[in-house]
Amino acid sequence: MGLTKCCILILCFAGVLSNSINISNPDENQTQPFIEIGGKYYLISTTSTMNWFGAMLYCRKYDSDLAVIESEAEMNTLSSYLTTNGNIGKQFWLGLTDLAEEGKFMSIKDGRPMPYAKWSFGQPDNTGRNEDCVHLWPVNNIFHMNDDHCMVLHYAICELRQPKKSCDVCDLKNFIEKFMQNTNLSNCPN
Ligand SMILES: [Ca+2]
Ligand SMILES: [Ca+2]
Repeated sequence: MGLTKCCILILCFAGVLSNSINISNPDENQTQPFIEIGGKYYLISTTSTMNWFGAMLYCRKYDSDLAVIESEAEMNTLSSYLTTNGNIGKQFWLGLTDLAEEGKFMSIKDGRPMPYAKWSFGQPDNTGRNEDCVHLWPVNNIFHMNDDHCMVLHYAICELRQPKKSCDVCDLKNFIEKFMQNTNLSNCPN
């Protein structure tokens, strides 16, 4: 077998094994790899931290939304991926918020109630009556969920959008859009 043919075969095989899709952001001419973990494609962004709204906009640029974990299996798969890929000290925004109604956490993806929760002990506690956005944080090296102040800076986990369904549950998205228009988001405490 010729060297070129061999290299092509190896490259093809590597492509299949890694199961990633590159999505480009036309505004900034950047491409990011979405990695398949447990049947969904995620972009785990660890280059810079953002507040929750910034993280939401970041995902949107790559045709995705902040991730919403839908089952214990998904939580375990994603959590073990993060743990084994050097992310144990990091915290990540998810696409869940109770901004619309205190205590009722909703998925930003489809406006439905939070489908699955793995709160860490004592959470959600709405500290300072001002914690409305959900993130993943490691407790004893295992990722759990916590409600946090939306302006705190964390990394983002985006998930690639599934094929479009009719948008009959967009109330929460519309609410967040209005909230963002009327809020000064540049004031981001660290
Ligand atoms: Ca809250
Ligand atoms: Ca909390």
